[in-house]
Amino acid sequence: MKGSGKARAHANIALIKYWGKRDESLVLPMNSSLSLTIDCFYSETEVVFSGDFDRDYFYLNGKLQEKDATERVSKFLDLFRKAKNLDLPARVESINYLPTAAGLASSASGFAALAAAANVASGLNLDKRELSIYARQGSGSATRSIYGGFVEWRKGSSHEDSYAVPIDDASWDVGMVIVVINKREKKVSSRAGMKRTVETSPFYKVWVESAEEDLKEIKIAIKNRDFERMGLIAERNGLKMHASMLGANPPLSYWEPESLVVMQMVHQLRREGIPCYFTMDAGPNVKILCRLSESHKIRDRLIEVFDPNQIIIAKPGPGITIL
Ligand code: 2P0
Repeated sequence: MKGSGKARAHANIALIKYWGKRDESLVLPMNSSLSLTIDCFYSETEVVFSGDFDRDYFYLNGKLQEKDATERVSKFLDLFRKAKNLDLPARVESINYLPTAAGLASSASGFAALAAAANVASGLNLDKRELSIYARQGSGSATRSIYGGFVEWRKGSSHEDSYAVPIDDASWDVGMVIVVINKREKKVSSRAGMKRTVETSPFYKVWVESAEEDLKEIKIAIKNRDFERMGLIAERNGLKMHASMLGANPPLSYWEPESLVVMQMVHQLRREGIPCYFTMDAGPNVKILCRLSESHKIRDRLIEVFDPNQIIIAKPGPGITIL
């Protein structure tokens, strides 16, 4: 018996952040989150289940992966094998069209593409909601990459109701300018960083409460297409997530001096009347939420300080595609 499937999934950038799990093995989050799927970073993954293989093989960007990375993929594929009673090894070939593990959300697009490809290859035929539940168990942020545009990941009350919901297709004047400050692998993975924050930061409880309030507010802003309100909420929510990390023991920060330079430039641009807002994830790169129609103006200012290769303009991106 044999089955194969191939899919593409795009990265997403959270405007209301996911930071912390209430259940580590099921990947259930402490708070709900909301993101924008973007067009410029994506993963394409092919899964082949076949009795011809002696074990699972995982190739990332053409390179056969070692034990740890392969085990994480195997464990994820086991969800599909178990559901379909499928006792076959797999070959997984994945290409990331983005810099891996530099806070540019490679696990989100990676596990969303893997889930969508395994869904076809195994013949499980999950719908998108179920697929987002599966993707979640690979990596939390992958839940949201099943859909395009603005997407909410509802934390839910159990495994069955913690999934993503599309909120708005973002087909209005919205974009992002991404400043790539460092492509190196991060020292502390987001998985380890959020665990440390949950366990040791005295600010953590306040973070969770305040993220839920920000989420309610930003959904109203998105519904009203109130760009400035949406941006202000996103910027302050990101800062609060980083504040919760600073309170961890030992303290944690993903910022670099250039990250602060970008933040100050964003505030300067705002003073000049260009509505733009920054957000950062588990890495030093800065994502600037802006009007797509003003993204080139912002880029022109940034290249007075940064190399043009460091600046990427992102449009809203689509959900998963079966290839
Ligand atoms: C987010 N991040 O909402 C947040 C903001 C980073 C900062 O989701 O442990 O790779 O696999 O569930 O999804 C990155 O964490 O973590 C992340 P796991 P994931 O986008």
